[in-house]
Amino acid sequence: MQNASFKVTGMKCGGCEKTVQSAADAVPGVMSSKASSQDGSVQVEFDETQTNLDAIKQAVQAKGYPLA
Ligand SMILES: [Cu+2]
Repeated sequence: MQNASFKVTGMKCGGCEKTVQSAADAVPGVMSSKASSQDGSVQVEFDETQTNLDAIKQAVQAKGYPLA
């Protein structure tokens, strides 16, 4: 299991946090995620044998939150 965080832009409220978290959680291998609109950061816990940070970043970006 691996724990990592990355920065995104454009999150403004709790709804954005939920959208980002569900995008991250939908990636196979992601165990949990926590997004903070205040920090513009996303923390993810994932199984590194199933996915990688780049794939998770791309899934979030695809929902309209550009990487910072
Ligand atoms: Cu929002």
